[in-house]
Amino acid sequence: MDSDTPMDAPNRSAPVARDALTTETNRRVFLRRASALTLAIPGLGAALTACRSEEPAHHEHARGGGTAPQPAATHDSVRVHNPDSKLDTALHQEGRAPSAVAPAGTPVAPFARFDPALPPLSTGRAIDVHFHARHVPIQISDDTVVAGWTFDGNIPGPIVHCRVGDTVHFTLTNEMDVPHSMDFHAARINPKVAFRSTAKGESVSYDFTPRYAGAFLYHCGTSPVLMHLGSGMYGAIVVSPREALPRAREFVLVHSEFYLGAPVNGVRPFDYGRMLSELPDVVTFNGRPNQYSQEPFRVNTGERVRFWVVNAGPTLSCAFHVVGQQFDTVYLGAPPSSAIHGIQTFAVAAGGGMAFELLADIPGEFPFVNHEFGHGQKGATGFMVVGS
Ligand SMILES: [Cu+2]
Repeated sequence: MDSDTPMDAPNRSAPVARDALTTETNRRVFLRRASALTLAIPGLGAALTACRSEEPAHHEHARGGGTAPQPAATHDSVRVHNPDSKLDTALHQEGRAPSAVAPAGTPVAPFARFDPALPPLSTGRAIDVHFHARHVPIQISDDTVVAGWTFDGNIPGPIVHCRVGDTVHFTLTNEMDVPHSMDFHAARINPKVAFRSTAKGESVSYDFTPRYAGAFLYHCGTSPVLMHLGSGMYGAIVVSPREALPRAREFVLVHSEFYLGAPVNGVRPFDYGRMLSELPDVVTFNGRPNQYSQEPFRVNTGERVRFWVVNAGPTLSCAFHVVGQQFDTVYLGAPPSSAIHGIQTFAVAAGGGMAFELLADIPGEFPFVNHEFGHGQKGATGFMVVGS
């Protein structure tokens, strides 16, 4: 066995808002909701209070075309502060460590392998993407159920695929008590408006047109971002270039860390304190530890394989490597730009994404790993089987 092969990698059984009155009214509604939420999630009140004066004074859809959305009430837009400030450190200052506990009685989503295949492109030049923020306990392995904060009930959220120049019509509807938002890294847009938080039962909408090809992260940007992102609110959008890349089998891998607390009624909450500690319990490709060791990718001998790797983090990098293979092409810029060749390992930063290509011309079983093995060993390992 190759010396790079993880000691236990082949373990196929491994578990795991316009006037002041209106503004004030909406603030009160928001505060009432926030107050109830604080009861549910100790410590979160501080962060919500910090967000209070910045909450948009309305929640109408702010659909706009092209580069920036136009709020329905333009006077409101100048009052919109960023409710998603990544500089909000209220929780840090108080030293509190809230955790997300699933509401009692919430059905558990049983284990299901996350399909890594890149979804086909639509035939049109525009796509509609409508996500719902939902609290869903998810079984990620034989012995672990996590209290997921999700987009559409899964971790990661659905894979989105479009081309450079397509228009993405996006809507987020929030079904949770906690405010949420959406930050698409494939978008160039005013984040104060587009990426603002939306309250329970309400929606936020915006349009964007990706300029560059690549594998991009999307994630909830509501403060504290670490907690929202770290609790499962992320996914990948793959933007293909207008000109076709070489024909290939295309897979999407979203790398992420899980920081978990002790089980509550059999469900492990995401633990904010542990996220701050940067010592993950589980590290995954597509939200389940070792899932592609249990059920590998299968490709034909001679096929070109393209991995679109997005690193959700929330904190650590992913040193992507395929044991026994070399990437003939890694795109440093937007594919097909800035290709480099003959690469063994390349780190994808948290919040980044890249495309890796290889020619699967040698039959065998090839582990793909996060070569930072202290993290790969926690579940960021899978297998690509070449040939029958
Ligand atoms: Cu969120």
